[in-house]
Amino acid sequence: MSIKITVDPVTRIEGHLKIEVEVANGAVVDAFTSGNMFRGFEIILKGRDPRDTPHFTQRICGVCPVAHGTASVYCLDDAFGIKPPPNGKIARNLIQGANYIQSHILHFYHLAALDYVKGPDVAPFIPRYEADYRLTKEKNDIMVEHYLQAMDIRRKSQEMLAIFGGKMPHVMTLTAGGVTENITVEKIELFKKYLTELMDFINNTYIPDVFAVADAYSDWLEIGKGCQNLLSFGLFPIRDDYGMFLIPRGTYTQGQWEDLNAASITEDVKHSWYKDETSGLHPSQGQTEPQPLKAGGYSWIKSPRYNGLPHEVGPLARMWIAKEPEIIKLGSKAFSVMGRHAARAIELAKIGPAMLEWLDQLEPGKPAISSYTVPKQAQGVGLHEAPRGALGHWITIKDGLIENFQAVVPTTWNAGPRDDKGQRGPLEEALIGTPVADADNPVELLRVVRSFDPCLACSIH
Ligand code: NFE
Ligand code: MG
Repeated sequence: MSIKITVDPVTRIEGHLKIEVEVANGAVVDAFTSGNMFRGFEIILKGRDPRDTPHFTQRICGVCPVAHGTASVYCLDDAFGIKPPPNGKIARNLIQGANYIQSHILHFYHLAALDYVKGPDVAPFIPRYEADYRLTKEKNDIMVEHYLQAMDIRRKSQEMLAIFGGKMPHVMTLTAGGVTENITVEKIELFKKYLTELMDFINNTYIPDVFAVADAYSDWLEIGKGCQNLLSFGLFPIRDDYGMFLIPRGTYTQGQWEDLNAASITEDVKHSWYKDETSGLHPSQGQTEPQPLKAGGYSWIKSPRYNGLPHEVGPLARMWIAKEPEIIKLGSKAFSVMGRHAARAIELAKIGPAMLEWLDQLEPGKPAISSYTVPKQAQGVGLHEAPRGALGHWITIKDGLIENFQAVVPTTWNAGPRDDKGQRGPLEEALIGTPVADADNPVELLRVVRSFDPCLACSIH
């Protein structure tokens, strides 16, 4: 006999996610993930001035606005046929790097850790599903202190971001051709001061805490496997031609590492509340035609596929595709709840030192932006990596205005429903096999969901 468990809404994630699973003999045998809101950014953008794109798309999300702003300015650079000067490229990387620090620390301490760490019996630590808390009392209490300290650290990451971003959330300075902020010695020195303190927290607090949890819960290296296909658009261009990244572009499909071919991306909508005739399109031709409560639909998220197959995106995908030794040495255990947490931590250890180097490459007083004219007709694509994974923006410009705009977002890849062929989305697949000890207290399901760091505001856009 099987039982059905519904968690709606899932808390300690961003946005409105419902999960529904079927449990038989103490483990999940089937799973459905639903995005329960429609927003319509792709429709809102139609007919507008293309230069407004980064400002609209940043409103998709308050957690990763920088990622949407960055994907949009890459997309405009491509459509306008321009490149930023070195200062502009580096300043964009520094703004995005600051957002990664903020985002990964937020995810671990404030969203995920409380599935393993027992907070005091006061808000915001209750209400909660009770878990098998395994840390020593001493380590547990230290982790609660770090939960509070991490709030201060996140504020500092945001302040650092604002040095070149103007403000956060929803930065003002990201624009086609570069950034509008002038590069000065004072700003570089101030950024460096913040970054040094943040790197100290990353190396001496965040990473040891993630590994302490991973050690205590090593059985969670076997749970939450998922589809085991991975995809990355490449993070932080470090050369002018955008062909080389600090963290590489590529795919891992059915056991093979391969180059990315963005022409192989499609979005299915058979099980999403959009018109069936818009299914299977490449995002450059994509359509957003809502059909609420369509028969057979169960989500506002579409189902992106690469060569027709589901692909997981995010830190695990990036670190595995980069062949990062600490992740590769886990072998198949990398495809797991703890593998995802470890990949996120290892990624921040790589980004901090790179940001320090970029600060030294900035040239005070030189321009950070290239000039451009808005073309009457053009197409553009911006492929980027948000903290939660591969993010693509596609634009078609006609008569100088946006004729079509499409976003395919990290959590769309991860938390989308079944596709037209009936293949589950990566998060649905990762839930299969998850043990559930107590149907009234299904903390195990939430551990799997939160390992992906889902953002529903982004995924349904
Ligand atoms: Ni709203 Fe986002 C990130 C993007 S995830 S958080 O990271 O793009 O779907
Ligand atoms: Mg979309």
